[in-house]
Amino acid sequence: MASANSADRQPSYLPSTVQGAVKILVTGPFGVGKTTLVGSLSEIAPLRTEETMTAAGVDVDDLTGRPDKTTTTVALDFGRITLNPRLALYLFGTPGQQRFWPLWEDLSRGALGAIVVVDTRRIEESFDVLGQLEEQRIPFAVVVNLFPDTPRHPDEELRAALDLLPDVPILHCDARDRREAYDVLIDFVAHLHSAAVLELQR
Ligand SMILES: Nc1nc2c(ncn2[C@@H]2O[C@H](COP(=O)(O)OP(=O)(O)OP(=O)(O)O)[C@@H](O)[C@H]2O)c(=O)[nH]1
Ligand SMILES: [Mg+2]
Repeated sequence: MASANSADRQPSYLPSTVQGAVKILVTGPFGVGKTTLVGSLSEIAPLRTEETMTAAGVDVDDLTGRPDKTTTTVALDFGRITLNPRLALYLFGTPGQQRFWPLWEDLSRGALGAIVVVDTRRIEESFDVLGQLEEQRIPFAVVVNLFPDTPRHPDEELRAALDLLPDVPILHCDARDRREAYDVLIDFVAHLHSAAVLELQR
């Protein structure tokens, strides 16, 4: 597995030739692997705002299926990919817990689209995030983060369960794997591009 680790990353300075930037949101419910995905994709050591989960959250933060999880994002994750000498892609990861959702509007402003990370072991937890994106009219793809005990559902079953429109891409990856994470990002950007071309042709 080509996992990302901070030792093999490039220096973090943005090349002075970069003149523009696009933004993609990485979102989803609590503990599905958003921070992990941003970390796998980012060419710089990502900015993280992780706080240790304490006994105070035991009743609200359901850790079923993620026994190793000890921290949670409280503000955002931030990563960067320099697409070419002139253009950078910024990744903004949201917190998963609803108590931090007031930050959502600021984080999502200007985003080209959103990657919604989903854990199909707890699919119903994704409904609120999907509803929020539809309300804000942000185009999105659903990305199933594959944990070892993730049940494999046909995509069409998942589409029905999540009540997704036919044009919403359903993609799969292990969020810890850089190559798989890149494949997901490339597929999503290609989808956004064809949707924009179709829109122009109307
Ligand atoms: N097996 C496996 N574990 C993963 C994978 N992705 C994340 N994890 C683990 O699952 C836990 C949750 O990952 P995070 O990336 O912190 O999840 P998050 O969505 O950012 O969580 P919040 O910010 O708290 O909502 C961590 O313990 C990760 O190491 C995966 O693809 N496979
Ligand atoms: Mg996180």
